[in-house]
Amino acid sequence: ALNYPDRLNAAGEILDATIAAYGPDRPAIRTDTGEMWTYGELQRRADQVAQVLTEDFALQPGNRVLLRSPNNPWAVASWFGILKAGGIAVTTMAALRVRDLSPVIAKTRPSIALVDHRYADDVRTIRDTEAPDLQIVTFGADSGQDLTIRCSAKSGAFDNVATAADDVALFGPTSGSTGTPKITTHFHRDLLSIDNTAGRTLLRLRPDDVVASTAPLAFTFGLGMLVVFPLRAGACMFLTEGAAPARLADLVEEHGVTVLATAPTAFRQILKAGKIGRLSGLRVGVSAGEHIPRPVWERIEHAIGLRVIDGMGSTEMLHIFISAAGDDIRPGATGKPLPGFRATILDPDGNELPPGVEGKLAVIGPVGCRYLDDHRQAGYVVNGWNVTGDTFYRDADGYFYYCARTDDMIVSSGYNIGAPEVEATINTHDDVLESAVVAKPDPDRGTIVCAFVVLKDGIPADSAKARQIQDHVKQTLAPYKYPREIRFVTSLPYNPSGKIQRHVLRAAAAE
Ligand code: 3SK
Repeated sequence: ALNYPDRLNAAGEILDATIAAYGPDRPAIRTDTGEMWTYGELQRRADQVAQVLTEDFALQPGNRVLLRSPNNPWAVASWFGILKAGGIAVTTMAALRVRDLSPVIAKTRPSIALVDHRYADDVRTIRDTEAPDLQIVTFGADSGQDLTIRCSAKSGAFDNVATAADDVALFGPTSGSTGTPKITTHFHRDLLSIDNTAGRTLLRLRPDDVVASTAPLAFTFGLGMLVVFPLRAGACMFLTEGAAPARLADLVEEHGVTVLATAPTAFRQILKAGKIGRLSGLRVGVSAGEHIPRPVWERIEHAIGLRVIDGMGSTEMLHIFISAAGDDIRPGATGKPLPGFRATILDPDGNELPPGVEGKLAVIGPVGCRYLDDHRQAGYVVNGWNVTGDTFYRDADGYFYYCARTDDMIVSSGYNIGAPEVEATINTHDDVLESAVVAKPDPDRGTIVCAFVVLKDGIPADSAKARQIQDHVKQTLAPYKYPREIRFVTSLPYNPSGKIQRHVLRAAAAE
């Protein structure tokens, strides 16, 4: 059991406690633009941000503060400053547009917004039309921004607010892409809990690690991988504001990155760009956001000997809860519940299913789903289990195997077909760059398998190629799984967390 004191400020435990252990002079942040902040500098900036919030804007514990920025040092300092001041950080991705951001602001009602100045216009538009009391404070690498100027006038000495372990520290919006966003709430102790589970038992970071990730800090996967886990270990985060995967591979090599956490699509693109060798200095590779298909996992292991850690997690559960590392990895399986978690497979009526039978993944652990004021809570938490919306089965040894997102299961003529399995097979065709598979309504079969396929450069997209790909699937999988319809496209729609937006493709298929 994980016991925390009643009073606990996560910023103190993640940042200040590490400085107490290792001193202020170690690098905490490096960037691809050559910036370096030591732990001491990060702490001073975070304390100054807390002073600005409390002294200049009268922030009270429990007030909400919107944060909107790509991954850069000021975003990290701002996040710590909010927590130190007892505020609730509402983390939002720079990639969101007014349409996505507006419902988040309406629901979380922040009083202050700390915003990278390059992304302030959307926030101003929302303030001017819907949130007149929102106070916007901009920051940036240059010294002319409001927050930067205000911080320079502060001493940098701040006593963290003595928040309760169960005070909310974070509102994490999720699934803006599928409709109204849901706002997950996480306590100060939850931020330590993910380190005690995923950080310390799975990733086991060391003080000399340099950790990079493509995940935005506003995606809790990125927040854990870049901020919580490295800083609690005395290590260094390496930030880029969105380097494309092939460039990221170069940066990993150039900057001695030892831990890389990204989505399967980035690993795939690094392989396709012929840059997998650039990752050979990695000690740890983590894939999350979507299940990593076995052929991709095997190609990486074969090329550089890296056994990528496949992490099953969710924003609702804050971070990874099923996974495996090193010799515990069983290729094809995601892994086992991390220490502190229990997981099972449920049938549609909520009964536990035996090993080998596919059903809904359900999990219980030290963190859990608490949507802010949302009737969808009842769909996620059922009889105490967090039901993630993924179809899995487990084997007799307790390993869990991913099948599909529950809504990616395609039922065609009574057959259950997992979209990821069909995609992984299409992707092994020599002429295919990537693909995504969805259900398309069909009068005879209920639905049919419809594949959106991106071909490699120079390959003609014609009916002969479509037939070839269909035959390839029929020869590899049970023939009823083959895509009856193939649509060639030039790219697939991804959301900022690296997940394919299947709802966009479903809508296109149904037209
Ligand atoms: O894969 C995910 O969706 C995820 C979300 C948040 C934190 C961690 C993970 C793996």
